[in-house]
Amino acid sequence: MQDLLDSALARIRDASTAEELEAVRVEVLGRKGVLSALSKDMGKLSAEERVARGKLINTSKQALESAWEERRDSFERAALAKRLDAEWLDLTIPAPGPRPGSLHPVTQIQWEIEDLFRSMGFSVLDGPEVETEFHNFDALNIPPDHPARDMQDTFWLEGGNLLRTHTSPVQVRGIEKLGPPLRMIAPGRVFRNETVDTSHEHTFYQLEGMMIDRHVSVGNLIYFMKTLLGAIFKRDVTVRLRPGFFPFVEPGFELDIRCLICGGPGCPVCKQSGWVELLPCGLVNPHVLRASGIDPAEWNGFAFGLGLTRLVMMRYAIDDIRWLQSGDLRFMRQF
Ligand code: FA5
Repeated sequence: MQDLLDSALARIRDASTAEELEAVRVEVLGRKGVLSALSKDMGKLSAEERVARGKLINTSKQALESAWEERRDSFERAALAKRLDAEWLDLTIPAPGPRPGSLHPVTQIQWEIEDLFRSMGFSVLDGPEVETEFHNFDALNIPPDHPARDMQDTFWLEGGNLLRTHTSPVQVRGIEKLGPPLRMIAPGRVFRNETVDTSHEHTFYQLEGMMIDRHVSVGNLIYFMKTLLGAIFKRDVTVRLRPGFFPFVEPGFELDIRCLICGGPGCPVCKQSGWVELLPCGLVNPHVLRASGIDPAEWNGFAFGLGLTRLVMMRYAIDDIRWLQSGDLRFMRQF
């Protein structure tokens, strides 16, 4: 009898998994288990023996049950420890928090150029995006019937105003505000009713520059253009200067940069030409000075209209201008 009990206890203690323990429970404590076997022949026993057997069954049942519960608890504790291990969290690690934003690449380059020109004595001016026809065209020597008006497809507004097609109207406002001698730049957003492609947007940024003084020459203009490009690219870039026509400068030039996307052989950004129009410039036309109330016999100057968005494309080798206004965070996070 005792042997039977000892081996049942040993099986409970030796069960190595919860499943095995459950099988042992059915076998030992179940209807066909050891305990049932002990009560089988009760009917054949004397009253005294029955009392003794009853006691034995009770104590054995308690011993088996408590051994079983103890073993079950040890399995549960082990399972819990394993789960806690797997789910362990270090609550002292600082939370990641929101990702910090960054300045748009156009703003970054604009600020760099502003700092550079401020250091050379230039003021930074702002002008309205909704402009008068006078400031955007007439005062810049582009009267209503002038063919140059077709060079820039204009968004006209009700009442005769327009969305400025370039930052050049700030030249006029700058002269009106500051008077000569003056050095100013004017970065800003401009709008053209154009077909959008890899290098043309309907809304883009330019940065106007102007210097009015006595005896300003093309040499001064070239000096400032070189200084500007050197500061932005911090390496040698190939440029070419060719005659360009703008009614508000005379002589006028187009300053093109060797395409930094393809390096010269041609690509969609440079329209397969190897060159990108970047920095039209020239000496301010005396008509513009006169329209702004300045005597061209005493004062002259240079002006330039940097394609700021295109400059940013060249600086970061961005192969499609549409990325810049896409709002796509995968693009923006690179800056
Ligand atoms: C002008 O807008 C003149 N106001 C520039 C100027 C100022 C000339 C002062 C002389 C003196 P243009 O239309 O070429 O010029 O534009 C200037 C620059 O803006 C271009 O060289 C180019 O870099 C950029 N640009 C022109 N159109 C677009 C466009 N649709 N998308 C992106 N950049 C453009």
